[in-house]
Parts: sequence; structure tokens; C-alpha cells
Amino acid sequence: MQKEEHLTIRPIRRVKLILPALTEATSPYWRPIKYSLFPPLGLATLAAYLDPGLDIRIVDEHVETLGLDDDPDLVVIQVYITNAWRAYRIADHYRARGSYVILGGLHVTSLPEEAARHADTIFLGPGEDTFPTFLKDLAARAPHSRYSSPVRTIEGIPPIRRDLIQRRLYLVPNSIVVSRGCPHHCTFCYKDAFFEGGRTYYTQRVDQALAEISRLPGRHLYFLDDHLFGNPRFARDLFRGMRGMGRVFQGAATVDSILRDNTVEAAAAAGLRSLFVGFETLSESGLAGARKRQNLGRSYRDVVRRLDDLGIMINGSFVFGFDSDDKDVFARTVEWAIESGITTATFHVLTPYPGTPLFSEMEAQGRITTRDWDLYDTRHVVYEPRLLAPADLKAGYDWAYREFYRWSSIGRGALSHASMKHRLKHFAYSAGWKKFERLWGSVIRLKQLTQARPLLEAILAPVAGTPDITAEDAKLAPVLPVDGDPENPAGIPPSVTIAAP
Ligand code: B12
Ligand code: SF4
Repeated sequence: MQKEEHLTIRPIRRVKLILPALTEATSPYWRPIKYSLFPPLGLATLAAYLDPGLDIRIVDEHVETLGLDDDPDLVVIQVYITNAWRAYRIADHYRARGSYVILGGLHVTSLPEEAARHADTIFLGPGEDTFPTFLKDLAARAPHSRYSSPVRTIEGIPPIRRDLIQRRLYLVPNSIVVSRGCPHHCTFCYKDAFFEGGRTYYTQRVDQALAEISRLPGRHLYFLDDHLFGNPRFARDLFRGMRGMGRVFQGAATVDSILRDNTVEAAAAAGLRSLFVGFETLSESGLAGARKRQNLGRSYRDVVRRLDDLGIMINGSFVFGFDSDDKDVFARTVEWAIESGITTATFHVLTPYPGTPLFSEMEAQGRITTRDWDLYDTRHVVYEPRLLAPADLKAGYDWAYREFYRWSSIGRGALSHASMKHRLKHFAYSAGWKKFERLWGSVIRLKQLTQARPLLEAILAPVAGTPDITAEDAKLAPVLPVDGDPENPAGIPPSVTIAAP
């Protein structure tokens, strides 16, 4: 549908791209270091489509104050579920001042009608095709009120406008994504709703990904891909290309992709030093209910051992509140994580995001207890659990964090590794992440995160004997066939993943 009020659109000279802060920013859960990790990569990706001659600003409200008394001609706002209310308030404000306001991102895609009330134009799905189309329509003074992304590719996209990112405000300015989506379909995950109507998993070209990596200064990289090993051929070619670049990096992959072939060895040889792994639950029926087939029947012990042998630290993701979870789930999970030597753990309360199969199921069963999106942060209980009272689920979740990050637990976890160096790294990384909140707060206030980066790189230095597999090994690694998934013509093995970071 075309906008009726298009004649009132101002000529576009000043563009403001905003990542609003979640309401949590003022709550006791606020952890400054968590929100000073990564810059707004999605907005910097979109900025690359704007005429570089324009006055363009990216404002990330997590790390800087958002001034509201300016008059940009175009305001671009990224909406996650937890920042939705804040995003709408900012949008309403700028519309009242005559700016042309557009909203996009995950939450807009899940609930377009809700978002449309606060925007001149909304965007569903990824923006690499729709945003440039919109810019052309806007220049012709005929923008539509809604764009849905029909084309799914990130091949040949313009270089991300990293120059618009204030690197010194982030511990990890070198975040990067070389793929979009994931080959799997867990019922609680955002991704099928977000990528509906097109491919739900696709990668960059290897040469372009390597070019993007070589543009990044320094040593440390963080791949934010949902599943870095999602396409093993792509992953191994990428890691082969990265060898010799002197990088250390972190990323996320699934349980089965770690056990499947030697992609993980190729990654280690290229500089992988810590991996986010979506274990989610130790319960087979929990996994089956979440359609996390990729984890089913896999040995979590073998995953831990394999990563440990490669000197790769593990950030384990765990979800509480599946229908099979009872009061014992917290102690069972935390004990397993500590004694297995998981370096850092990310716990979540199961959260049914709108648009997901989990949300539809729960809604149909009348189990959704609130639609206050501020509470959909994986720390609050927003539905009626089966075998637990909501208060017990919340208390168990809080207990799990406290217990896992006790000094004694950190010590016990560290001691589970064979090498002294790995023990020390475990201790430093785990304690550094959770035990020095006030110190991080001061470093951030003094804008000294750049000084902390070498420390992070030192902790991520290789443990003795990181394997050095040859390019030939990587090429010959087996690629398992896939059972006729029409979304998976490249033969990507069925694997698992990752919930929210
Ligand atoms: C990095 C990250 C974070 C970082 C920082 C985010 C940042 N600075 O951007 C940190 C650690 C702070 C974080 C925190 C949280 N996160 Co987070 N995070 C991610 C992650 C892993 C990557 C985001 C990213 O950079 N993607 C790559 C870029 C290129 O894509 P993009 O940002 O989506 O942008 C594209 C499109 O969305 C679109 N687009 C976006 N905005 C707009 C606007 C317009 C106008 C247009 C045209 C297009 C458009 O165009 C872009 C290019 O295609 C995603 C998972 C994922 N794969 O996206 C989860 C994810 C976004 N996080 C999620 C959640 C739940 C959280 C937390 C609530 C979790 C928690 N318990 O702490 C918090 C709260 C965050 C908040 N501010 O509200 C969920 C969101 C679910 C939802 N329905 O909204 C996700 C999807 C993870 C998941 N699997 O569930 N997160
Ligand atoms: S494996 Fe992870 S990213 Fe993929 S669908 Fe499942 S939860 Fe989502």
C-alpha cells in the first residue's frame, strides 16, 4: 500500500539510525558490560545503502544518551521485543516533529500491526533488499507503508558502515555475521517467524566474508551468526582462508555440528577460542518438545571433551521451564555444567516470542500470562509452566546464576580441565565476566574499554597444542547427507543451536 501523505515528505538530508535501549536499562538487572559488548551491526549494515553524502548518525542508546530535540528527516529504528515500548515512544516523538519514521527488525516482523501504529513505514524480515528499494521509492516521494523482504541474499552487499560506529564504546567492536538464520527449526526460536516467506538460512560468499574480516582492525573477532558451522563446506572454506590471519575469535555452533566432522578442528586452527553452545536442556523430552532434534541422542559429554581437547572455552546456553521441567531441573543442570567445566553459562527462562510456534501453542492453551514485552527478556516468567509454579521457576533461574558463578563453583569448574593454562583461562574468563561488575562499570564510564581488549585477547590465547589441521584434512572431512529438506539443497547436516546470547 502506498503512503497517502507522501507529498509532505521532507527532502532527506539528515538520517538518524537508532537502537533504543530496553527498559531494563534502569532496572537492577542492568549489566553495563553486557550492553557494551557489541555495536549495532544491523543499523550499520543498513547505513551502507544510504548516500554517503548525507548527514548520517547511528545512536545506540545502550552506550550513549539519545538526544531527542533534533529534527532528522529520516529516522530508522531497530525494534527487538524488549525495546519495543521504548522504540514506539521514540518513533511517536519524531513523527510528531515531522520526521519520516521507519521501523524494522525482529519484533516488527512478529507483530506488524502493533508496530505500524507508530511508523510511516514498517519492514518485515531482513533489510538488505527492502531498505534500498524503499530509499528509491522515498526519493520518488512514493514510499509504501509496508515492505516485506522477498529476496534472501547477503552476497555482494555493500561494506558495512563501520566508520559510523564509535568503536571505543564497545569491548567487542569487531562483531561480524557471515550468514543469516539457521538450518534448524526449534519451536522457541525467533528465526522461522523472522525469515518467513523466503530462505531461512543463507551465507555470505567466502571471499567476501574474508574481505570483511580483513577490513577489521586488531586481532579479536566475535561471529554473531546463529550457527557458525551451519553450512560445513562454507565454514571450513572460511576457516581455511582465515588461517595465518592471526585472529582469535568467538562464535556459536550446535551440539551435533561439533561432533559431526572436523569443522571444529578447522575453526580452532583458524583461531576459535570460545564457543556458545545451545545445550538448552539435559532432558530428552524437553528437547523433543522444542523440536530440537539436533541435540537428541547426542552426548553432551563428548561435546565438552572435544572442545576441551582443542582448548576451546564453552559458553553453555540452558533454558528452564520446558513442560518436563520440575523442581530438580535447576540443581541437576547447574551441577552438570560446573562439573563438566563449562566456562560461562547463560541461563534463560523459556520465553514464547510472538510469531514462534511456541507462542501459538501456549496461546492456544491459554497459558500466556502477560503481553508486557518488557518482561520477554528470558529472565521473567510470562506463561504458565506445567510442573512448576511461576515463582519457583523464577527463583530457580535466579538460584542457578548465583550458584554457577559462586567463587567455589568457578574454582571447581576450572579444576575440571587437564592443563594448568586452561584452568587459569577458565577462572579468569568466568570471574571476569560475572564477578567484577563495578569495575566494568567504571571502565565503561571512563570510556576505557579499548584498554581492556588486550586482556580479553590474552585470555583467548591458545592453550598449548591447538591442533594444526591441514587444508587437505579440512577438504576431506565428511559432509553428511541431509534427508531431503527442501530448504537445504546444499546438503547441510541437521544440527542444533543456540538461544539468545
Ligand atoms: C548481538 C545480540 C545481542 C547483543 C547486542 C545487540 C546489538 N547491539 O545489536 C546483546 C548481548 C546486548 C543482546 C541482548 C539481548 N538480546 Co540479543 N541478540 C544478538 C544477536 C546474537 C545478533 C544481532 C545481530 O547483530 N544480528 C545481525 C544483524 C545484521 O541483523 P539484525 O540486527 O537483525 O538487523 C537486520 C534486520 O533485523 C533488519 N532490520 C533491523 N532493524 C531494522 C530497521 C529498519 C527500518 C529496517 C529497514 C530493517 C531493519 O535489517 C538488518 C539487516 O538485515 C541476535 C540473534 C540474531 N541472529 O539476530 C540476538 C537476539 C536479537 N537477541 C534476543 C534477545 C531476546 C536478547 C535479550 C532480551 C536476551 C537477554 N536475556 O539478555 C537481550 C536484550 C536486548 C535488547 N536490547 O533489548 C533475541 C530477540 C528476540 C526478539 N523476538 O526480539 C535474539 C533474536 C536472539 C534469539 N535467538 O532469541 N543481544
Ligand atoms: S538451532 Fe538455535 S538458531 Fe537454530 S532454530 Fe534452533 S534455537 Fe534457533
